[in-house]
Amino acid sequence: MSCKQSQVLFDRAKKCIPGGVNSPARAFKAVGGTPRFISRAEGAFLYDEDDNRLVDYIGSWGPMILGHAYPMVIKAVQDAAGYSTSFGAPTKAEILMAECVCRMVPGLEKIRMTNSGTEACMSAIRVARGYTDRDKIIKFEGCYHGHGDSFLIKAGSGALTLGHPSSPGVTKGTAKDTLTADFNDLDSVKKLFIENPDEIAGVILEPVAGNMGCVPPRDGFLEGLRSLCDQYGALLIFDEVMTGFRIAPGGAAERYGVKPDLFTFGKVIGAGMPVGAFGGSSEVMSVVAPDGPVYQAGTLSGNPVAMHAGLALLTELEQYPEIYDDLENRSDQLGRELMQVFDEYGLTVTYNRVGSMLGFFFCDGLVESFADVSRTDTAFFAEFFHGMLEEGIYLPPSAYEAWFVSHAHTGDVIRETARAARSVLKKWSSPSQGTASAR
Ligand code: KE4
Repeated sequence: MSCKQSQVLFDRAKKCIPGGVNSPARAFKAVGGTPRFISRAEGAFLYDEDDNRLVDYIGSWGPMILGHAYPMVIKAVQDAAGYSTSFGAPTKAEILMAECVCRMVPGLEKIRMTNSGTEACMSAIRVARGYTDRDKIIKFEGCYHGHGDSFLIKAGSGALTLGHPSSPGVTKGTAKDTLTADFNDLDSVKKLFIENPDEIAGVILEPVAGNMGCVPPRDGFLEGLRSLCDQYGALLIFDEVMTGFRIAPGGAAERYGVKPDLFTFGKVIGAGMPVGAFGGSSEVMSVVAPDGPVYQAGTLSGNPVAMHAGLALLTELEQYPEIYDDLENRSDQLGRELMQVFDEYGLTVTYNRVGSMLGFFFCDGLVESFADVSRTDTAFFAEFFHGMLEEGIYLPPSAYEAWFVSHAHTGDVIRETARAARSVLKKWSSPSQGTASAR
């Protein structure tokens, strides 16, 4: 499969953009090779600048839950843009969006729009600190909440992929207020509360970790965090940037029946436009300016074009909840068919899935923590990634990212993916191709 045009563009991009990308996760650093420069996309497919058709399991890292170029979203953007692209003044669309999200998410009463998930998470911990008058937060190793200074401590996603989970540039003063616990380990959280009495403003987590691969919460973990936060007077913050509107219409709060004090959103809420949001009860959100003293702002927050895009997508998800049954079934089919192929070739693979986010780890045993994730064979993943890319299947270019299935991934697309995996492993097991050890 030629990637000549992508190579030319990548060389050109690196002259004027750090690493040739506007976000490190796109740079193929973990898997090597040339990032594919995409010219267009439709449904489950991307088309790169060499006109290769690729089955897409990234979906813009989550937003494309109904597939790329979903007609209602495109029409909403086209119609809205015709009335100008921003006003810097309140609009009706922002009310419709806020009302829609508050209907869909249990326990959510007030919400403020931002322009990214990072902004949403930064704002949420500021609200927690302002509401509790405490400084420290607890996050979990391997979880990613964007590139805000407080979060680049043992972070996941691109920070983990690039080997800088704790980034230079974050001051010691900031880092001291970020405590890290172990995902799925309530004792590690309780220990921090005991060691930092009356100092912890909030506990922030991905209720289903998706930035160290897909790692679901163990039974009782979320409920345990809810109890600990209640016991020690801290706010529980669900970072639902990835899980929101993805694993259920009401995200993890609906799926697991645990209500946090604060939520953050991104990705699906904007349907691919730059949108994030944070929210919670009216009581907690009463501290947010201009009602309260916790300042938070944004020139393009609630941008009208982005609001219409997100609203078009959320309206579909709200009106047709059977979409989630389809997503569940197709994602289950993908997992089963790929695990069958791996088994045929004697590969030791562990697979986690929640709804239409899933992950495969090339290691044995359960993967329920960052320590377990660290056992995955990232070198083998890189080989598998490129083998699948050659077959026209575009996986996330890191072992530490979740895969996303969209409603456009039909049964035929899933079967095409399984056939591609079988073709890759067959080549590796045939003498002419040499053998990547099938572990
Ligand atoms: P953004 O600032 O990238 O919109 O959102 C940050 C964020 C916050 N919380 C969670 C749970 C997230 O997954 C993210 C962003 N996710 C990564 C993909 N794993 C974004 C990809 C990238 O950085 O390019």
